[in-house]
Amino acid sequence: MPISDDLRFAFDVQGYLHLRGVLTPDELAEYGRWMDETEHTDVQALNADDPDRMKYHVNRPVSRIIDAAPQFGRFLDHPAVEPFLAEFLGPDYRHIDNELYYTHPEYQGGHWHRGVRPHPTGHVLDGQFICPMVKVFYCMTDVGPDEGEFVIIPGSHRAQFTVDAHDRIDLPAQHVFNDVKAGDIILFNEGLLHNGRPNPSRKTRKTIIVNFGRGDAGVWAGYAPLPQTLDAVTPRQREILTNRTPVWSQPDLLQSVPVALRARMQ
Ligand SMILES: O=C(O)CCC(=O)C(=O)O
Repeated sequence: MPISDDLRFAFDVQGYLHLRGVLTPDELAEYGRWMDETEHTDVQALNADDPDRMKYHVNRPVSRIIDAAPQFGRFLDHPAVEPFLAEFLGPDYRHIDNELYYTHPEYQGGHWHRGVRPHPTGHVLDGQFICPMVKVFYCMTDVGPDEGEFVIIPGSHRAQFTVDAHDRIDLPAQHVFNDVKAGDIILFNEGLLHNGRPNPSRKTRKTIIVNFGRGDAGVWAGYAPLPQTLDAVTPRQREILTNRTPVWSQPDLLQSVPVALRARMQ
């Protein structure tokens, strides 16, 4: 189903969407059980075939959650998200990495970063999105003020200037996600500057994170799925998990868009 003009406009100008109340109570209960069952995964054992790849993993608590529990493949093509990914990345979008990601009490906060370079077009050309990377947060807990919120700089996917973000919690023009309910979904262009804030509360923020790219995107180093995972998921999920390019590299935007559009970007 095509996405609405309003949401397309909002994603273009802001670089993100906050979709509220998407996951049903039944879904939240089911996914909560999956998380409870999987959050204590022995990540050393999960990576025993290639311990070297753990240097790429956060494991707070489990990186490569789809390998740990292939039912998390659900979040590769969740029906509420797939139309957005098809619009922003193309219908042949691919997986880049995936995490079960908890922000615990006393977390000191992360570092401002982005996964891909900003572009003056905001990764849109001739009415067509050409985003190299879009990340999806399935929010599994309510998050209010001072509860280790996620934070972004709206519009920074087309930023023309840099800002010193080193060791800073707050940046100008930021948007703090401090009104999140469990079941909300946040999608954002990885060209946005983003971060996780310190968590002085007694609550853990829990997120299922899946990162996606265009048809020619490789996985983030250390996130290639196991052969047994590819056997366990659905054919559509297997397609999304099967990357033609082995490892992610910053794309040459001119190569990742249809030939007819390339001349317009030079
Ligand atoms: O949710 C957070 O605290 C930050 C996550 C993040 O920066 C990322 O997934 O790139």
